[in-house]
Amino acid sequence: MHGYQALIFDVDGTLAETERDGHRVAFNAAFADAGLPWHWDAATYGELLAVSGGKERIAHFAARHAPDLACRADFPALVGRLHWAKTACYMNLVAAGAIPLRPGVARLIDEARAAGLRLAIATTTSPENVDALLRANLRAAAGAAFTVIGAGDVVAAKKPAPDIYRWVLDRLALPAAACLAVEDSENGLRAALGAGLSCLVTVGEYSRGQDFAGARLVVEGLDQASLADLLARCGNG
Ligand code: XBP
Ligand code: MG
Repeated sequence: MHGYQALIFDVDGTLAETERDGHRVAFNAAFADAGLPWHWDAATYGELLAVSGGKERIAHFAARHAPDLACRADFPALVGRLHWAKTACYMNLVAAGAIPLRPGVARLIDEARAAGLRLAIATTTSPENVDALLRANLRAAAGAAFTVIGAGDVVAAKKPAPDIYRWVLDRLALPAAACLAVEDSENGLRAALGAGLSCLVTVGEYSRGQDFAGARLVVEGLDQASLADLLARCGNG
């Protein structure tokens, strides 16, 4: 008996490997369109992922590499324009089929629905991106199975702060002990643990080698076991 009533999924790195070929490409396109000489290669982007949130990531990079620009009064507006252009580009990439779900994810969602578990999302990325990813990769009914979607700026403090998980738990009207978070990163794990949740970690291409101490279970991917098996191994009593 696993005792869970809901699964709360992270998106980037967990449902899909979105970062290197999705978000990163979109950031670079937005920078080029704006005439900025910035280009984030795959390794640099991996380091920048320590800062969660796209606007926050741009501001962090600019503060170090373009401090004169970053201290201008109109810099926050520029960040907003860059981020909107990046989001539009990312949504186009996803709609064109560039970002599939990670192996096993669609099956786990089906198994969870069949088992009567509720499904939710707690992510740092923007809600438009979540919608685009679910539309592109899941049948309408499966996409609609996520009854609570906590995304982007609905909370001020992004992961590793626990706020997005608290926001989702509040709307699920469930205690943390009834829910299992599914994450790919140390920042995400910290956020889940901070909200009192148990967490299953599926290691991703950018999170290999991170510290997953405190996770209930760490797996390479979600395609190696059934939901029943994973929940039994993550059991909360
Ligand atoms: C995801 C993020 C996001 C994406 C980009 O982290 O940090 O910022 O990289 O999305 P997590 P936005 O998987 O821990 O939620 O540009 O929309 O922020
Ligand atoms: Mg993630």
